[in-house]
Amino acid sequence: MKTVYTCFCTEVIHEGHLNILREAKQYGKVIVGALSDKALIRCSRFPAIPQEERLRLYRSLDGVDSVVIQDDIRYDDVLSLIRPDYVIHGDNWQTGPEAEIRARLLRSLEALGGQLIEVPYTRNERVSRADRQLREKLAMPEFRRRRLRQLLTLCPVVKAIEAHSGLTGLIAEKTVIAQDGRLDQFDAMWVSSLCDSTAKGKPDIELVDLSSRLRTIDDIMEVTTKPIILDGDTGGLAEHFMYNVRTLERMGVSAVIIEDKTGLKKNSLFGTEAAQTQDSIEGFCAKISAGKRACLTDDFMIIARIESLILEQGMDDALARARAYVQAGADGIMIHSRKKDPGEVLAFCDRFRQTDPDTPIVAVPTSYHAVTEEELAAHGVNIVIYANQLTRSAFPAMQRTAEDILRFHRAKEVDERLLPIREIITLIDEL
Ligand code: SPV
Ligand code: MG
Repeated sequence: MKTVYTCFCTEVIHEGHLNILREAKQYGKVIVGALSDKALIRCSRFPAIPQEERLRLYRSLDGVDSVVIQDDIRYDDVLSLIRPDYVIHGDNWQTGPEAEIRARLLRSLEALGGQLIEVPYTRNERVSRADRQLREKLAMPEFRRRRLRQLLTLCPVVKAIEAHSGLTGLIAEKTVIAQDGRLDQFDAMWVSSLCDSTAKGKPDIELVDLSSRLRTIDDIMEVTTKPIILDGDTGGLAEHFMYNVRTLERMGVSAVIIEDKTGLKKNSLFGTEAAQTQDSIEGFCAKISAGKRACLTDDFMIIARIESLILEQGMDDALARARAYVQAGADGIMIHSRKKDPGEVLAFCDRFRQTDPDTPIVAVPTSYHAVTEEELAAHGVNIVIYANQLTRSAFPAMQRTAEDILRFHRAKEVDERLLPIREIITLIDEL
């Protein structure tokens, strides 16, 4: 009897999947591959139910003979294990990033003497509604909030990109690339104080108040599902921070990062060029503990950001603070640096990891941008934040367009580098 293989990455079975199974059955014994959580988060939507439950769900379906785990979006390993006569898939992957996975599968199948069967993708109102409901579920506060902690167990390194509006949120949510036969995307969003302030034409000095920051977060939450890490500046007064933690946690924010500065905060990338005061260890520990006391769930993370390297207070000070902040209840440590060379950040991570193998470390490689995620992860970094690159790419593009329209007294010269009208009017999904 021939074998037919199909890979599922869904947790809601709709008529499209049943159609695939019905077709598959005509060719022989049906093996369903359940894409593992680890593989799923790179290429599709985040799993709202655990891998084990998805396996049980697939096993219960009519026409399924067996279920295996597919641990990589690339079919190479699973195909050499199963050696199916056929692989069956919807025809919706012939274009877009998934086309690369399809092309790689075709090469593997050819080598094994197998064949790809494609069935027309089922598009109708019921299928779209099932899709939409799943997306809505992931946007719910309890699902979104715990997703960062889940990602920390699933990814070698969690990648966050800055978002400061619905539109930049959509870029963080939807940007997917295909590379080496795999898909990749960002895991989380960073609501940067620098970019949120800059978008409002204001300096990054805690002038944009929390109500305004919450409005930005809400705009982002309206159109995304990925977890949010808020740049909480200094966190303000400990007594206020407690209330703000409650608000953020209730909204579904996953983490707030507060920095150990006090008084008028300026952006860290000024370093010692701007007068800035670091908080005492005791003062900042008290703020962290107050925040932790206010938390109602284990999901929400308070991450302590150490400014010792920025303020040239030395490595020993940074390490002493890191240990004290963890003792005070911090769920993670962010170490910041404005050097071009990642050396001091990597040295901090190595020394911190000698005594603390578990507490998540966050790095923001803005100045030391040549370092790769892999190198950072090898030194124990768990979250990498691309803190301002979207804002910094948009600003010069807009400025150049404005200058050229002034220069040419018309818009023809700029038009070819702009998003086509057809695309801008269809950029936002309709309900
Ligand atoms: C931000 O993005 O606002 C940050 C990171 O706090 S940095 O600008 O590097 O200080
Ligand atoms: Mg900031």
